[in-house]
Amino acid sequence: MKVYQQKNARIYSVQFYNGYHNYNRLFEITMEADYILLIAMAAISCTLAAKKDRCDVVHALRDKGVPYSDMRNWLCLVKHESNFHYDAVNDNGGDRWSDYGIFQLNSKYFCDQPDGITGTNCKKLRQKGCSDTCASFKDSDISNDVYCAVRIKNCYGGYSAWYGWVNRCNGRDLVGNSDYDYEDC
Ligand SMILES: [Ca+2]
Repeated sequence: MKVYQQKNARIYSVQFYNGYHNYNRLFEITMEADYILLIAMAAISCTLAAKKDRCDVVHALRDKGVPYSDMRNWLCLVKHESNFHYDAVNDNGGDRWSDYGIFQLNSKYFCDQPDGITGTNCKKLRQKGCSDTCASFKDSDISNDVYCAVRIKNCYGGYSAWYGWVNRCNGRDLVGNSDYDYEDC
């Protein structure tokens, strides 16, 4: 988020970023409220900045033993699932539950579910060591998120559990995109 003060000191132009696009809003306030407004905007900025950067993700993946040869696919997946917002929560509607965190892990299978449901091995990962709370998938510590995401990938034999990867990464030239570079991390 960027804040620009216009010629008229009471008008502020605020540029927000929603993860994909920048957009602007104008605010008119009294001079007395300027200081309060700027503090509030700083707080909002901190909230909106609940993101990891590319190297944070690379390091977290490396800590769980992910080879460099997989990095571009993981970075592309994270880019198109959450755009690196570790606190992202998306309601899928109906009975499809919600997706949590930087890897958008689905609550129907991977968090906050009681033991004992039937299903495929991949969808019982929570009973095999991936049994975290959904809240733990939207906090700033992404190590447990990575642990579960890697188990899901290994169980499925690839990244097909993530539509973001299927639709935006699968079969694409990931080497030519600097968003997925990991060598500088
Ligand atoms: Ca976490």
